[in-house]
Amino acid sequence: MSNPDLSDVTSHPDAATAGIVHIGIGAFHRAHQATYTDTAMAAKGGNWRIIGVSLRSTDIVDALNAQDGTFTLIERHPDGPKARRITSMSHAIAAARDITPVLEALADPAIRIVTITVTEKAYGIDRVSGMVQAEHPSVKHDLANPDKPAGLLGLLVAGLKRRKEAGVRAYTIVSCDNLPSNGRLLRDGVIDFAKRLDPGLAAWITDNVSFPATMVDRITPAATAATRADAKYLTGLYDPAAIETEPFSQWVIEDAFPDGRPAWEEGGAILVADVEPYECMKLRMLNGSHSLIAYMGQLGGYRYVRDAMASDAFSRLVTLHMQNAAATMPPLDGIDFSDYGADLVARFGNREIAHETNQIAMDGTEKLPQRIFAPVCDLPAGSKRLGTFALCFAAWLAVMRQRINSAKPNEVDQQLNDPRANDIVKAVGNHQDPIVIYEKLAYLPGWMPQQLQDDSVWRNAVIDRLSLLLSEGADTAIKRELAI
Ligand code: CS2
Repeated sequence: MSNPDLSDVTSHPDAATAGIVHIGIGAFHRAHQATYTDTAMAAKGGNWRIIGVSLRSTDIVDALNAQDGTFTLIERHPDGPKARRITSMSHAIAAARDITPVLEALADPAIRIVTITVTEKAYGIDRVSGMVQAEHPSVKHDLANPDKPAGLLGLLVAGLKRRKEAGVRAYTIVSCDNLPSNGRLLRDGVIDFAKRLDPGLAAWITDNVSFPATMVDRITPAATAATRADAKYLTGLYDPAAIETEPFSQWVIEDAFPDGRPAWEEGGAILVADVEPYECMKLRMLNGSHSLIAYMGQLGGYRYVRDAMASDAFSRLVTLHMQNAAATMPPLDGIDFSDYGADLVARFGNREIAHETNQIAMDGTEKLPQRIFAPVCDLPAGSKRLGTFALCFAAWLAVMRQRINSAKPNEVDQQLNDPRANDIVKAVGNHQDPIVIYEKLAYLPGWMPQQLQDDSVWRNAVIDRLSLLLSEGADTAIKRELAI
């Protein structure tokens, strides 16, 4: 490793008290919101430290608490990594051990904001109706045990109930997950959940809780032993909670914080009135391309995004997909989609970032609707731009087929790594025919929009590419796509 650079190692007043509860303290939160809050407090102060809640894992909680919530952030720049100690987190709580301290934190009048990164599958909200998914495991649990919730909606509502009863102002709730219209979706889900328990509480939430939408962006691979070794090298400290990320970071936030917020703009956050066009651009161009790279990369034998992008044909495919995705959106003031796409290609190709295609490939049933189905629905009939979307969906189908074929029976779930793994295995069974695989998976209940279910051009485009992927493999399919 070259040029260790400690110039960015900050130490700033951690005398401040907590004002935020964050749910889901994985690497992404630490690389993103915790870092913006750190910068904001260093620049402008404020009692905005973060109490981190982990819904499942206990290891990260123990690791953070053993070092007073402080952790090392490594930014992987092309000319070498830079380390920075982040001190915005006050402490962490493991909800799986005891929910009481989480509920106490949520009820504390000093807490004015609750931020969330729990990934798409933890919400339990139907994307179309905005109603809760009553069969979602944590929704089901929390509706039956509202005073001992274990999931997101149950916790948010239990915390608000305590505040209402104590006459404390509601907190502002900020989803920082890659979901379309994340503020509106979460608002609808929280209100519907509360209505099922107590309509008076639902009415209070409707009148008192703000749910700003956000677009979050920072490529953050899972931390590995190499992350921890580099953190030690750069800071001299062994840090089991160290994380690594790319230099780029973006946060677009709807400015709707009735009870204040940290000066996140000090870290570069953009505060706007309407986040949705930014969110749509990011979901379709960045995340959609990521899914294409992930599934085609899995089929083509690329472990890391950067390796796939080093192939000329692959990177041309990604550029083509970005052009196709850009064509599904109205223009966005101040943004040139082709510049945005070119920057994405450079970020994906960053040789310093070891981002596994397998990490992005997980939870396809949760990700593909907003990344692939929604933009296809916005293409004009007969558009030639359909191809790369169809290829991405076909690649997901092929990956599911391949993994079911190769996994040992007791490992299929783990191999598929999708909340609907059971449905997928049941539907695909031993079928190897592309037409049957498409028919079985595309029509999983409550998934592909009706418009696409009825669209024979889409169906044929996907089946055609799936046949090619299964018979000739990824390289041929890419060449063909570029030649169309
Ligand atoms: C990725 C995202 O894992 C995935 O599905 O597409 O986590 C992506 O890296 C981030 O959204 C980048 O901001």
